[in-house]
Amino acid sequence: MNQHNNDKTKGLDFDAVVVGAGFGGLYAVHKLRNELGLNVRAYDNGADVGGTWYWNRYPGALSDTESFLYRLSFDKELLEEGDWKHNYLTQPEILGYMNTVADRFDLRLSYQFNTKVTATHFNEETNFWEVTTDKGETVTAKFLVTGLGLLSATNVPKFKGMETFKGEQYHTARWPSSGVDLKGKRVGVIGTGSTGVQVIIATAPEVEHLTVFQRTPQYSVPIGLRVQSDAEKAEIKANYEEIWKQAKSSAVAFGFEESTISAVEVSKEEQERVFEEAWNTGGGFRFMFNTFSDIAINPEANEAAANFIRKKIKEIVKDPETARKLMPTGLYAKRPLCDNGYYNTFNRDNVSLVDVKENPIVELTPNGVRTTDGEYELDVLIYATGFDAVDGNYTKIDMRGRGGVTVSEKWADGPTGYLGMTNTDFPNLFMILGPNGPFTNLPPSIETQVEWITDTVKYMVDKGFSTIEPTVEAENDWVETCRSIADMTLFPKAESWIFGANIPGKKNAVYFYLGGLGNYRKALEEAGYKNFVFDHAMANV
Ligand code: FAD
Ligand code: NA7
Repeated sequence: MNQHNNDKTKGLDFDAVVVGAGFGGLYAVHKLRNELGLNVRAYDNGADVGGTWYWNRYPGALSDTESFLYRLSFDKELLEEGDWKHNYLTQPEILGYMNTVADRFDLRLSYQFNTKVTATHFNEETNFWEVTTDKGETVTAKFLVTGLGLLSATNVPKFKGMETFKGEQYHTARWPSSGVDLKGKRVGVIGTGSTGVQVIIATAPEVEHLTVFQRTPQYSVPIGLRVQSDAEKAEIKANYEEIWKQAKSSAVAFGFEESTISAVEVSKEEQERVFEEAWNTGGGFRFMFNTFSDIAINPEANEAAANFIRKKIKEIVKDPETARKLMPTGLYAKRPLCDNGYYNTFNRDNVSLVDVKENPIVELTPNGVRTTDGEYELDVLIYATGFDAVDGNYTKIDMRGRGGVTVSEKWADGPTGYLGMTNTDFPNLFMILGPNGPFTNLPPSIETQVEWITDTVKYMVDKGFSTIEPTVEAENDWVETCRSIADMTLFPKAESWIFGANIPGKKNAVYFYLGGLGNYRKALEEAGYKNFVFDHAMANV
C-alpha cells in the first residue's frame, strides 16, 4: 500500500508501526503485514519475542488459563499442532509457543528488538505518527498499533536503603534469563499476589530459608495441576471449533460456562458441595464464576465463598499464628488466584511469614530487611510486587496527540479508551488491551481486538481515509458504561491493580470493561463505525 507516490503518502516510512512482541504485537504484525500486505515496522525492548513470557522467567511461573485456551485460535493448523504436558502451561512452554508463532509467520523479519519506543508524536499536518526510539531513530507511519502489555510495566516499591543492601535484588518480571542460583540461600519475597504465590511455592524447597513479607493475605484455591493425556488433548482438538466459539461468547473466556445459579438461593449444604467440588477441580476463575453466578456481585454470596476458603486455610496451615496471619478478612474480589500448594508451603520448617501490615518494612539494610519488629537477614530479595497495570507503559512514552496533548495529560483522571482500543485526540492509534478493554482470559480478547483493528485499517485503506478517531461522546459513554458495569460488582471495593489501587498515588479509576467477552464482541459489532470521525480536518471544514 505504501507507494510514496502521492501527497497523502509523501514522507511516509511505514504503513504501520507495531510496538510489542507479545501475543498482541505478534498477531498484529501477522494480520497487517501478511494479510493486508502493509509495510510494517515493529519494536520491542526485549531481545526477542514473548512479551510477558519473555520477561517473567521467575521460578514457578505458570499460566492460570488452562493450556488448551492460552493460545491464539486463528490458525487451524497451529491449533492442531499445539502440544502441552499439563493442564496449565509453564513459562518455558509459553515462550516456546510464542517462538513457534514467530517462526511460522516469519514475524521476526519486521522487528527491531532491544529497542524501546520513547516518543510517538502525531503530526497534524501530515497525519502521520512520528515514532522515535532509544536508538535515536525516528520513523513515520500512518497507523500506530500498541501492544505494550497490560501487566508489563513493573512496580518496584521504593524502600529506604535499597541501594545499601549487599545481597541480590530481583523483580520477578525482570528475572535474568541465565537464572538465579537460590540453593542454600536466605531468600526474602515481598508480595503475595499471583506471582508471589507461584514464586514462594517454587523456591521454598530449594532455599535454606524463605521469609515471606505479606501485606495483604490472599484468597487462593488449588489450581488442579495435572498431566493431560494424549486422549484428552485429542478430544479437545476434535472439539476446538465449539470450544473457541463458546469461549468467545462467554464472559471470562476461560473455557467453562459461567454459572447462572445464585449462591444465596441454595442451601448451605449445596453451597458447601459446589465449593468443595470446585476446590477439588481447581482453577481460580472456575471457583469464582463456575460455582455460582453472584460471588463477584452479592456480598452474601461473596462471604460464603470467602468463608469456605478461610476454613480450608485453617485446616491446612498447622501453626495457628501463621494461619491467623494468612487469613484474609476482606472481600474475595481481586483477580481470583489459584496455586499448587501455597498454604501448605507455610508448614515447611524453612518458611516464615512476616505480616508487614502489623510490622511495616522500615528500610533495607546491608544485611536484609528491617521491619518494626526486627531485622531479617537475607542473601537475595525478590520483589513480587506486581505492575503499574494497563496504562503504565503508555505514560512512560512521550506520546502526543492532536494539539500536542500528552497521554499523561489526557489520562490525568484515569486512562480512557473507546472500546478499549481508540482514543479521542490520538488519531490512528490502535491500542491492544488498552484502557476499558475486556477483563478475561486474554488471548481471545487480544484476537478480537487485533481482528477489529485489521478490519478497520482495511476499511480505511479501501475508502481512502487518512484518519480515524472516536467522538468525545462515544468515548465518554463507553467509559460510563464501564463504570456502571464495574459498580454492579464487588471488584471496585477491593484494592487491587484492576482499579489502579496497587500503585501509591495512581488514580483509582475504571481500567476494564467487566461486561464479558461475549458482550464486548456484541458491542463492537453494534458500534460499527458510527461513533468514529474519519478525516477529522475535512469533517470540520
Ligand atoms: P505483553 O505480553 O505484556 O507484551 C508487551 C511487550 O511490549 C513487552 O515485551 C514489552 O517489553 C513491550 N513494550 C512495552 N513498552 C514498550 C516500548 N515503549 N518500546 C518497546 N517495547 C515495549 N493472562 C491470561 O489471560 N492468562 C494467564 O494465565 C496469564 N498469566 C500471567 C502470568 C504472569 C506472570 C503475568 C505477568 C501476566 C499473565 N497474564 C495472563 C497476562 C498476560 O500479560 C497476557 O495474557 C498477555 O500475555 C499479554 O500480551 P500482550 O501482547 O498484550 O502484552
Ligand atoms: P499483584 O497482584 O499486584 O500483587 C503484588 C503483591 O505485592 C501484593 O501482595 C501486594 O500487596 C504486594 N506489594 C506491593 N507493593 C508492596 C509494598 N510496598 N510492600 C509490601 N508488599 C507490597 O501482582 P502479581 O504480579 O502477583 O500479579 C499481577 C497479575 O499478573 C496477576 O493477576 C496475574 O494475572 C499475573 P497488597 O495486596 O497490595 O497489599
